[in-house]
Amino acid sequence: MALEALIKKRGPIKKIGVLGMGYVGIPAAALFADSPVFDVVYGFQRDSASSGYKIAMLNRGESPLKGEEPGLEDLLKKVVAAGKFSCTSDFSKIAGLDAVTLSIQTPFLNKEDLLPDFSALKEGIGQVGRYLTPGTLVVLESTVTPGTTNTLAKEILEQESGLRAGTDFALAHAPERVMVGRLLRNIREHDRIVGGIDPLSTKRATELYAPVLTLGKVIPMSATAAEVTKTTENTFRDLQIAAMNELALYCEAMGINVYDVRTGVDSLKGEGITRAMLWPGAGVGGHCLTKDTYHLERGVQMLGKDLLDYPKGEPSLYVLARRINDFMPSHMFRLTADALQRAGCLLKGSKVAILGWAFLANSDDTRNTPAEPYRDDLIRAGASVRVHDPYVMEYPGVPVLHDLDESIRGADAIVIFAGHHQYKNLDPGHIRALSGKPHPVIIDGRNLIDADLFIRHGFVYKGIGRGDKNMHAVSG
Ligand code: SAJ
Repeated sequence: MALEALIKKRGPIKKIGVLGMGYVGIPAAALFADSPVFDVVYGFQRDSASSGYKIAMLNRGESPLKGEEPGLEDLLKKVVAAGKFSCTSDFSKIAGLDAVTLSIQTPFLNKEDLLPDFSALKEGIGQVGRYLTPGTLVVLESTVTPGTTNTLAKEILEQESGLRAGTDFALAHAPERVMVGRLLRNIREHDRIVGGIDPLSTKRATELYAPVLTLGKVIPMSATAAEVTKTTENTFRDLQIAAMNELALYCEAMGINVYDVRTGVDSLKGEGITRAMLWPGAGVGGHCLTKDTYHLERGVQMLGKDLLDYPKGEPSLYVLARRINDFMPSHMFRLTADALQRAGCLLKGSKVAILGWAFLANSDDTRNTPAEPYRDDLIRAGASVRVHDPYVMEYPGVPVLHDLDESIRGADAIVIFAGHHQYKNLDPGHIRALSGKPHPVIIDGRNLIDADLFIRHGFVYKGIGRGDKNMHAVSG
């Protein structure tokens, strides 16, 4: 029986499974369960030592996600109480479900060789394949190398199930577009890219996502186009940030303020002119921008290597952008060393306080935080380092302080790495007293503080992109 008939026989999507109870899977499952269109949603989670605890928490209606996620806890309580959502490690429950989505991390093992670590994804797809029944829709929500849905995913599902994609089951890619701190809102309000391996799969996947969208709409395309769309939107964001970081480095060298330039360039409006100038800073972290460029690069190697016409011997613009953004923590190290020298203090033996360990402002998310390579460089140079972050409760191998005064007491240098709002109104007089140094150093990696105010209080100031201030006269 062809897929169309199988889907017709099954009827509308009513029973859904979501594999991967993390930042993407949990809000997605809760929203599916909250929709009156669907009857029941299972969250599938391996009962492993590291993440098995999530199962019991979710079944109590509690969110295992740290940090503020507006509305998520209430929604979970509601859908669990209504019996519409439950979490399980029993993957056999996949059998008979109308749709199954996979939101599993897809990091890179080796970025130089463009080698992704698809081990967790393969395991998840294998689980789905083992219990797959005819007429089911399978959707990859994880960000993947272009071509993955039509090759790796399709092959594993067919191998494990003995069924044929596009004939016995539907298969699509509908990439997540969420940011921590606004997971539910992003799923409801962002347009949803939906790419099937064939039009019928796209149509069935549209039926799955349309009910949870409030402001967003479904944008249908092919599975590979959807994979390229997702990897591109993050690659281009990373590129825009890299362009700003390069400009910031130039402005420092030219003795001018990058933020004046940004305001100036951004003022050119109208006639369809868009500038979309993002912000320079201490670095780019997270699970997405730090790897999606490599998925796109690997995609063109896998799908278009022989057809690609590109300037001979020239590096990829996108990979260069990655390298510029990865360079920023080293630049923060350079600014710190130079400033300490201006304060008459050696880096070796100095005390440095890092403010903000999370990769993103006002979040607890520490994935690929740019503060880590910076801290490692300081320790290698013989400095002692304290880390403060109001949101990050703990981090393997790095003691995280939650008392700001304690983290600054006796410090030679205070270094702002994340743009948490708590650091916006730092009091220079109070900080100078805590530091106890004649000329404490303050490094602003997120343009949060008033440079002149700190300079007037005798600080040695340096800021990303602040060529207008970085060689200021030290007062007092
Ligand atoms: N950053 C800058 N300058 C900026 C913006 C960000 O230095 O102007 C830094 C941030 O400090 C952070 C990193 O870049 O360290 C990433 O920040 P982000 O705001 O991009 O946060 P992500 O990585 O959580 O979210 C991105 C978003 N992608 C796009 O906007 C294209 C989000 O929509 C995606 O859902 C998410 O990746 C993802 O999961 O792919």
